[in-house]
Amino acid sequence: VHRRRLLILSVFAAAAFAGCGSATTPLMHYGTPPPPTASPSLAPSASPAGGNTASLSEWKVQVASTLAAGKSTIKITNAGAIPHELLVFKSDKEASAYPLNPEGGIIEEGGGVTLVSDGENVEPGGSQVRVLNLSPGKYLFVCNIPGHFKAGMFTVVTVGP
Ligand SMILES: [Cu+2]
Repeated sequence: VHRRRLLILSVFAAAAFAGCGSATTPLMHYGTPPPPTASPSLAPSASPAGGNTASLSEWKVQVASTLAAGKSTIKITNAGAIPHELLVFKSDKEASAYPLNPEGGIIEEGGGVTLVSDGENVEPGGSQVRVLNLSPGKYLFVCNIPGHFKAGMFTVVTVGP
């Protein structure tokens, strides 16, 4: 009885081993791990070290709603289809109370607002790096190309201490 049982066990083990081998062989062919791919969240949004980003498009200025006071670098990109610009005004005024010219654009030297940063237009797909040095207060980040402010191309940013 003992011998017979051992024989059955060893036959079973041999069969299992063979089955195992034929099952794992194809897996070893197809199972090679794919080359590591970069995480998408790490890839595209390259920005200057410690800097902020501003994205311009029709008709939005997308930037963090709060920024730290002091010197900072901001990378401005134009994600839209037409040229845009980024102006930064400091003022306690609401955006709707900014001094306007007859066409609805902001009068850049107007009363109660201070233009603190200006630059060249940014072409579609282009970018521009700008250094800001902002004291605490309320700011308007805006595109003042004729018609763009009127179309809503601005955002309010609070600079904290
Ligand atoms: Cu614009």
